[in-house]
Formats: sequence, C-alpha cells, structure tokens
Amino acid sequence: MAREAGHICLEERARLTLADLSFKSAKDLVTVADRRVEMFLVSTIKKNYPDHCILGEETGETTGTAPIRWIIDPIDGTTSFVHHQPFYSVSIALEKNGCVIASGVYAPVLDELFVAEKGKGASLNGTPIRVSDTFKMEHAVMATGFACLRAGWADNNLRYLNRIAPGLRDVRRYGSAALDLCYTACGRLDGYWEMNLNLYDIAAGALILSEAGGRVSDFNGTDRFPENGTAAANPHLHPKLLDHLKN
Ligand code: 2AM
Ligand code: CA
Repeated sequence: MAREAGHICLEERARLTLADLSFKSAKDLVTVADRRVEMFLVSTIKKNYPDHCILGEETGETTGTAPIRWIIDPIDGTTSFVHHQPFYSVSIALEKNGCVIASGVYAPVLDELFVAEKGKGASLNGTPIRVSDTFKMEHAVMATGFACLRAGWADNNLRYLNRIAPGLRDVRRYGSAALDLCYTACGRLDGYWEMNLNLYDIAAGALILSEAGGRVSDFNGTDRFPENGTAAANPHLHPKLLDHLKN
C-alpha cells in the first residue's frame, strides 16, 4: 500500500501546479497530492478492513469498532515534495490496543521502503537494518527539524540546535520526520530530535527505529513523545542527546 501510494505521489508531482497548493497556515502547505494519497490509503483500508479505525493527517479520525487503528501521513515532508527534493515519504503505522505493531515508510523518489514488525526487526528494501554504533557525539551526524518555527512557536528548536550542533560532526535537515527516524534506524544518521510533531509524523518511524535497536523518547527520556518533543538515537548516544534536551 505504501509503494502504491508512492507511485501516486510521483504521478501527482509531475503534474503539480501552483493552483494545486493551499495553505493550512502561512507556511503550512497542503497539496492536492496529499489529499489524493490520503483518499487512496483511507479507501483501501476501509475496503479491506471496514471495522478498523484510521487517523490521517488530512482527514483526522475515522472511527471503527475494532481495537485497531491505522496512523497515516500521506506525504511526510510536503515542503520537500513541493520544492522537488527527494526527502519525503508515505508513512503508515498499524496500532493494536494502543501499541504500534507494524509499520512502513516509503520514499518514492529514492525507491526506499522501510518496514518493521514488532519483535521481528526492521528492514530496508528487504534487507535487515541496524542503528549505527557511533559512540561519541563528535563522531555523530544527527538530523533535526523546525516544525516549531513553521508553527510560530516562540520557544523553538534554535536554542537546542545551538547547544547540540557544535558538539557533533555535522547536522542534517531533511524535512521528513518519518525518514529521519528511518535514517537513524539504518545508521545513516546517529540521532534525530525535533519539537512540535504529531503522532502521524512519527508513529511508523518510531517502531522502525526501535526494531533496529534504536531508542526514541521525549526530551525528558519518557514515552510522552511527540507531545514533549521527539529524541531518537542509537543506544550509546541517546542519553548524551538527552543531556542537551532535558529541561
Ligand atoms: P509534514 O510535511 O507532513 O507537514 C519537518 O520539520 C517535519 O515536521 C515533517 O515531518 C513535517 O510533516 C512536520 N511538521 C511540519 N510542520 C508541522 C506542524 N506545524 N505540526 C506538526 N508537524 C509538522
Ligand atoms: Ca507529517
């Protein structure tokens, strides 16, 4: 389903015009593609599992009678999508009794599909993945994001960036929380943090990361993410990252 949704992204991107953009707020873009991909996902789920619940970025909550909920972000990284950059993804998580048990994140331009099943590990295009074993912050490359700035938060990530970046090898900003978590899962990144994300941004990527041996928490080290921030890294660096993020 993630791959099929990705093909719709590519098709829609090829014909996207300015008239197809609309704004949730001054900086928050949404395109006809976000809506079409979400429609595809919701209708496919409903056709196959009419009693399942769904939480989608564009359509909100669709209720059902089963204790199962799909958490979907049709295009995570809409700004990348609009600006012809490859770092966007379709993100799908499957939650049972409040716990994510399976997920997939697909980056259509890169043709990379990350999947995980609880207790069974994570893979990239079918090959098992593991987090990096980088031990020192000075050898680490971490990603972050600025959803907080886009949302106009006064208390924003620039102060954390100022604290953390000087101690790292370097910083990346890809623009898709789902992919940042997957890149940490496969060791391309050693860690990632961001404020002001929503459940649909991180639900799928968080399982992929933990199944690949990584850690994800809020900024205080508890499981209240993404509401209290999202901090992810390999197990060596997670406590060191938290040292900079804790209040
Ligand atoms: P999106 O592209 O689906 O909106 C980039 O910093 C990351 O933050 C992306 O995963 C992006 O998802 C998400 N994001 C950006 N602005 C946001 C906001 N105001 N609230 C929640 N998530 C946001
Ligand atoms: Ca998103």
